[in-house]
Amino acid sequence: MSNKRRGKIAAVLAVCLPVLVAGMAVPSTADSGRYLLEVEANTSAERTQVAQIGVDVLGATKLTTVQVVADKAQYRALQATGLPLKYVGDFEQELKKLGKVDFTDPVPGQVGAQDFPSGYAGYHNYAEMTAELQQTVRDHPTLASLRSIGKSYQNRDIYALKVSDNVATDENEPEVLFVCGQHAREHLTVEQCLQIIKRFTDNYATPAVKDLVDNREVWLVPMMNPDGAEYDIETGSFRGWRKNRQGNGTDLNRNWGYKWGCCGGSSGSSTSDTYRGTAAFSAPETSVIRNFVNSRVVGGAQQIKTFIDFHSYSELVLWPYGYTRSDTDTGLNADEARAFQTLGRQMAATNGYTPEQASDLYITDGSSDDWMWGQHKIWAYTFEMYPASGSGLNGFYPRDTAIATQTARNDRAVDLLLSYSDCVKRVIGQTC
Ligand code: 0X9
Ligand code: CA
Ligand code: CA
Ligand code: ZN
Repeated sequence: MSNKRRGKIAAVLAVCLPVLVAGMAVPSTADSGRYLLEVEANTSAERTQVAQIGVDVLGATKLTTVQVVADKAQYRALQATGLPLKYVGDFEQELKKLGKVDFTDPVPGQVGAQDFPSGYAGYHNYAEMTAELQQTVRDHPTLASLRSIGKSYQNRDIYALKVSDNVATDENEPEVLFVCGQHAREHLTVEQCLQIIKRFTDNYATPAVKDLVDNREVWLVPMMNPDGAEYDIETGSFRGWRKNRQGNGTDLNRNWGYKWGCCGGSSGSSTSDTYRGTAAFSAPETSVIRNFVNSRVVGGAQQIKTFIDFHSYSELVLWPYGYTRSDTDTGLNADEARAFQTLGRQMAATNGYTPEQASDLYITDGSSDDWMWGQHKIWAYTFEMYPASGSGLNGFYPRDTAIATQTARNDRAVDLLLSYSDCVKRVIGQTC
């Protein structure tokens, strides 16, 4: 089908949709009651307004267009904003188009799905990720150690792998934390953590790598939300799932305890994709990471100095705060803001992402980075990985052929963060 024709069909559907919404009979296969839409929203205020309708915000393109999933009521609410809207497709139909599981690559001992569709076999499900971490420790016992730092809601172990020289010893070296897979469907981020692990262990002999690994203690949590990640793939086709699996699901990145629920950056409704949970850290997964980070306060000093929370998608480097649009606030002074910006921009210059304060995207409250900084003064960044833009759900599901390039793309940013972890203010010429 030509693009022109496709555009025309989309235009016709867009025109028809209000009629469908009004209750006309439609073939059930083409209408799951959830729609992929593109909304033109040029400012943080407009994007926050869109998010507050409760739609599932998938990503932002050049900060002018946001991709959302909306039910009928939300679709009407979006129309009422007057922002230009485009109908992209039916949510369920678009997900099915991404493919079905390839049963030639099953998890040993598991019958049926619980694995990625064909074209995605290079991604790691929970069992494969666990096996990979265990193999890393067997291959590099002096460089890598593995522990479970707690359990998910459905009782899966949440793993943290440490990489450093003399890994069994808690040395006096700046500590760095990487968290991946906080959002279930952002599978590329799990691969990012696994790639960092591989590079720091398999390539340890490379002088630049050895220097970093010898002088830092690096913690990686490759899959913070294993229940959600498994739920997303368990039928054999993707579900587009974001949250954990507690009740209707909590958005883990709205459940952290710094200014939780303060500012209209999350939802109190359990069916919303940005549901903040019943209380700060009500989700087992956030409380596991909180307890781990709290446990790294040794002799009154937080050992973890820097942090990246990997998400997808939109190709952004984000820094605190997310709950307010102002550059500085309680616990974040002008020098610190300048250090955040400077290092953020330097990292973005290496990977080609767009650097900005988190709230420039849209207001969020209860996010990981706000807590890491607000509570612990950990220099916390959120990376939104490849692609820069997607049409609807496919932005979360790049083929496995993209894994190698899109994870290696962050090598220099990761190394830069490590190198500044002794004193981030060095980046603005200050001492610590
Ligand atoms: O909304 C989110 O949690 C992140 N986007 S995602 O599409 N991966 O869900 C963006 C968070 C931006 N805000 C902060 N980092 N505070
Ligand atoms: Ca060490
Ligand atoms: Ca240490
Ligand atoms: Zn995310």
